[in-house]
Amino acid sequence: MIPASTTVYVAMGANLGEARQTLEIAATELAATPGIQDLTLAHFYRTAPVDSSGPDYVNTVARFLCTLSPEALLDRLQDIEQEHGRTRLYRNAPRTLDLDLLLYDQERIDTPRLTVPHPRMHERAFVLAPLADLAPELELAQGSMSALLDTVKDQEIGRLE
Ligand code: A4P
Ligand code: MG
Repeated sequence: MIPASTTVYVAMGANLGEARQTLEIAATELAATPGIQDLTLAHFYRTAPVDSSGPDYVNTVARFLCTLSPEALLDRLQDIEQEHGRTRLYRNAPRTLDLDLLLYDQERIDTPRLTVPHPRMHERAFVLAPLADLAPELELAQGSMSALLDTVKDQEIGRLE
């Protein structure tokens, strides 16, 4: 039996080391994961740290089809973070790689390990801009992509070539 696929969006961010290259490699690793298919990457953006410190971030969003459970997918995201030398010194510390599960189809998940939709995604330009590249018609509980982007237009963000 072919398992039903779920459409998943993952936010990708880095602000230490070769940030863009790290995101490109991590996307390749995600795309090669059994249970993940048809990965598409949004544009890359240079973004000022929000509630965080250190150098500017590079951010993007990946969309793919997935037959992994949300927990199995989180395990895989955390393994890839670890491979890239992620250390968790303190919350929102500068990081070589951060992979956050934004959306798992329409599912709402609230467990000690996982909150989906990601609770802060609707207020962050570094998530909304790449998400809108992939899914401009998407509606979040808090509003449409264009309405939400309008509320974050003061956040410094620039698209990379
Ligand atoms: N967790 C719960 N829900 C999720 C989810 N949907 N996806 C748990 C991923 N993980 C989820 O995460 C801490 C715990 O959250 C995990 O163990 C997991 O079980 P973490 O990645 O270790 O810690 P963190 O990244 O410091 O926290 P978090 O909550 O991911 O931080 P934020 O709020 O996402 O902020 N500014 C710019 N410009 N660009 C950025 O990418 N990123 C952050 C991180 C802050 N400022 C930024 C950026
Ligand atoms: Mg994270």
